[in-house]
Amino acid sequence: MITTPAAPARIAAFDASDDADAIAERMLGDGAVIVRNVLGQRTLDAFNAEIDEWFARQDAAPRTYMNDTVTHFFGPQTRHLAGLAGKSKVFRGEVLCHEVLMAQCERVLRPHCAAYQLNFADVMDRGPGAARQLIHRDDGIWPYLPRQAFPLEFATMIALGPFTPEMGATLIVPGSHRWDADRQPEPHEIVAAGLEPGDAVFYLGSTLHAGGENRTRQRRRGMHLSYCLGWLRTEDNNYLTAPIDLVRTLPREQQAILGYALHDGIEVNGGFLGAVDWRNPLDLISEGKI
Ligand SMILES: O=C(O)CCC(=O)C(=O)O
Ligand SMILES: [Fe+2]
Repeated sequence: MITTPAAPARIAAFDASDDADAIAERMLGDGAVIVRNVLGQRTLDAFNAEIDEWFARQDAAPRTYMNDTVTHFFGPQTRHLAGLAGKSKVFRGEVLCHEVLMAQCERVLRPHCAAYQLNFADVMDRGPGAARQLIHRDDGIWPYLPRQAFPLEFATMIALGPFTPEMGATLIVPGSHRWDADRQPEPHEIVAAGLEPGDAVFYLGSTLHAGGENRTRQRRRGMHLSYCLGWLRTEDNNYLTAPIDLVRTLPREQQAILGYALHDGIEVNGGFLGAVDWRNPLDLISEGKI
């Protein structure tokens, strides 16, 4: 019997100005979408200048992480700038509550929580020779929850510079958010999300993906950020990454997305999370009490 080779996987592409419902519907259906022109050149320039300064101060030696598995997962060629909310004014002002990202959080996460929150925000600058990551699901950070019928996390990788397949553009497995936990992708089911600077790939926490191998001499710089349901513990400890002295100076919307707001489940016959003295911390901050 002659079998025709399976068609290679594809990711649907949108523009940031496209209808947010259409983007969300497709992301929920396929597990991932590409969204072009999320960040403009002015933001990219300002942001990259801030990041360059941080990297210039960083120790050049390959770093280690909290354990050997994570050190191996990221590999010695990856420079990380973690905790962007505490480090970058451009990030806080122009990315953290970006309307295109919030529109997806509203549609993908908000139906399953009273408020969503930043899960983490990092720059991942992967140098020449960076190896392909292990294919994984980002929502594997909550392994004690049974597999959910709804998304826990909305993730994105935004290109901060050239982001080609040869440079290790993120590899995505469309449709894998619906797969059994142990199914591994065939090569034709994996697609590299090639991006121009400012473009992004949006994907669900349950979608299989990996950073690709960097076979060039150029660094591949991307911003990896994700948001999660407000009742989950976040991957980055936002209360220490963006400490209260900084948070007091921020607009209420930014304070809330950093997890400082009360998570108020009363509307769905639930209770509260994250109270201080039985009040919403954001009210206490605005009253000068914390
Ligand atoms: O670098 C990439 O393209 C993906 C990174 C990633 O998936 C991760 O670190 O969890
Ligand atoms: Fe990942």
